[in-house]
Amino acid sequence: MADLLALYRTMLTIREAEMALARLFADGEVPGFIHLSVGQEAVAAGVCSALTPRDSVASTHRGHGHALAHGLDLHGFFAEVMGKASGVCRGRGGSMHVADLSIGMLGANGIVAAGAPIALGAALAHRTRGTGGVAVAFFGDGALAEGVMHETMNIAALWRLPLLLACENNGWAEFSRSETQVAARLSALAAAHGIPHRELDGADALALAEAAEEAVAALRRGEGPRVIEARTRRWRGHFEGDPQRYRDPAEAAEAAAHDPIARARAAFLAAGGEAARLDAIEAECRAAIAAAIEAARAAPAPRWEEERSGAYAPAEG
Ligand SMILES: Cc1ncc(C[n+]2csc(CCOP(=O)(O)OP(=O)(O)O)c2C)c(N)n1
Ligand SMILES: [Mg+2]
Repeated sequence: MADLLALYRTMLTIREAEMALARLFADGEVPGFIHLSVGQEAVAAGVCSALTPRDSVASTHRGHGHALAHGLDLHGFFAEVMGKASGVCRGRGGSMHVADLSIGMLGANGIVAAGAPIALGAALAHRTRGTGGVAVAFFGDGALAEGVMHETMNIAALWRLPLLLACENNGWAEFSRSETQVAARLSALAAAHGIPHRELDGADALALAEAAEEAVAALRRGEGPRVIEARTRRWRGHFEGDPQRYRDPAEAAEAAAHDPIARARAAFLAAGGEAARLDAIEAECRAAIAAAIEAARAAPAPRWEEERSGAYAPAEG
């Protein structure tokens, strides 16, 4: 019960934060592009529930949920995505570069599949330094068309590194069905590398959390990499503003029937939980997000004069 409520809170935080971002983006308060994970929240919430801040997470262009689920502070998050100096990366990164190394959030990443080798390196560092930590690489089904995904699987398997490969398989890679771009199934690729693979319903947060817990425990025991493949649905366009002419509108209606948040809510109520507790969590999430947005609005923009600070290490001597 407690776990389900924690997952509910994380998923709701992601949903409410992203829907707020959609409005802010439409109003011109968010620079650049944003890609929302609405409908896919259970994957971030479930997988990250098995982690601690000593563990590392590398993400994708659709990375808000991963950052928030791994514990990124809401104030630092909104200010960053809104390009303000109080952002977690001082407003220099924005949506696709949200990172906070203090909690092992290695960053969202605009380059498809680029998070995988970064997480692989983190897994190697955890092993070499004996931290006991693990690394997670979130990636989409479209990333399987990138060579570096295959190289990552190879080294992770060969060196038995503590790397969890967490695939969000939403069937789409930008504006194309991913099956038109990727010949192999992830299960077959994992098998070819001798990596245990589990496929799960991407709307079932509890099942994902249990699978992640089991996988992370195996990683901590030094048993080598694991793959979790979540079948999920992308509710919105590839990016905000995407007119989605390539997609049958009926698909959106079908996707909405697989709402991970509604599912968690129903499971909690069916187990005898009180609706008032869920409503209280919703009110808390909304209030926290509203406060973070107000603070970000009031925060100054980054100063151009300081643009180089943080880009280069100070010269020695
Ligand atoms: C190396 C590289 N190639 C192409 C792109 C353009 N691009 C951005 S997202 C995307 C598709 C990603 O699909 P997937 O990995 O399934 O993630 P999803 O958007 O479905 O979450 C592509 C091809 C890119 N950002 N990086
Ligand atoms: Mg995809």
